[in-house]
Amino acid sequence: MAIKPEAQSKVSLERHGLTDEQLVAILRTMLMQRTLENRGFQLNRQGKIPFASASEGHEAVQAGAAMAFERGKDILVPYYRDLGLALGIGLTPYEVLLSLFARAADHSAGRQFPHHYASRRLGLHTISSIIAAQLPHAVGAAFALQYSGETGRAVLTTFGDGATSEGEWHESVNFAAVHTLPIVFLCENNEWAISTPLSKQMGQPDVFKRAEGYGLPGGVVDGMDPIACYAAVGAAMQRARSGGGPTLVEAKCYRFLSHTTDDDDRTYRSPDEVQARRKDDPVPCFERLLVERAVLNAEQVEALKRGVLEETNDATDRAEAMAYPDAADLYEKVYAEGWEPWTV
Ligand SMILES: Cc1ncc(C[n+]2csc(CCOP(=O)(O)OP(=O)(O)O)c2C)c(N)n1
Ligand SMILES: [Mg+2]
Repeated sequence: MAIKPEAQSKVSLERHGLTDEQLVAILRTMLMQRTLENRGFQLNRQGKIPFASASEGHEAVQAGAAMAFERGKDILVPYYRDLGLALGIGLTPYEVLLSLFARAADHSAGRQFPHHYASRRLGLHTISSIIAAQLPHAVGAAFALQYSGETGRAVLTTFGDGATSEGEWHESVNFAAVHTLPIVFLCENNEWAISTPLSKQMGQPDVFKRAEGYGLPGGVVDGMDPIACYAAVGAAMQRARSGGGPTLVEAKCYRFLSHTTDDDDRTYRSPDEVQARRKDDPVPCFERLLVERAVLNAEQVEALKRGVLEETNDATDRAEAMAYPDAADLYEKVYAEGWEPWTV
């Protein structure tokens, strides 16, 4: 297996089979995630949207994992911090902004929480804010694949370090191990669960050791290195698709911003602590790496950034111009059939 039970080295250009185009696509996803996330915070501060999530520091793990996801085959059951994963498997910035603006054209007609996307087209399961609630669903989807004899497909599900303290996490990991399910559990360990540090969550720092107790192989990967994350998640997905069973991949990353636009992290951690971790910021690190290794030159990086900003601006304007849902449609897209099913 490609992952080892200790953190891997810093960003290198061990390609793991990735072409230049794929490396640039990974960087573009990371830049888009950061730009869109920044847009969410700007729109919130302008009073145009009520809420946005923060995922700065998670770009590498998400863009790398998305590259290991096979579109049209695999199923993604993510959590609320997975903007980059959703973009990486094909969700458009416009769809993200429709969610943030809660417009009628949004997949849920503006009913879901902001940043809680879903797409049948992409195999993207809808997101729950309830910590760990997605995991029994993910395991159920993996069980369904196995039960119906669909080989060559797997489920990728994600969660934070805090989620591993929930009962659903333990039940899901155990069930997956018992039934040798085609699933990968990807933990985005950012050391915080809102204001609760990892040291107050667990008696030791490694989530993968919790899974080992249930018989799941796994290990740690440097969550600031997108190529290492691609390799680790890719190997685990391949194992799942070919009947080898579940794996837990723990990506060590860091949350640079407050939990959401509703949180102020200065109340529970020092700005100095956060600043010290910025040296590992995966976006400038990966950008630098691709320039140093001549995959891109400085002008090409600038053109990539310009393109990302233009697409974000265009998507913002188009989504903002869309209509709000009609109050009369309140119960649409809530139940599969009919209105007010409790009356029948
Ligand atoms: C069952 C449940 N309990 C509490 C919350 C409030 N809550 C929202 S996010 C969060 C922290 C989760 O931390 P973690 O799993 O590490 O993910 P992160 O947000 O750090 O990515 C909490 C406690 C919730 N949404 N659901
Ligand atoms: Mg966390």
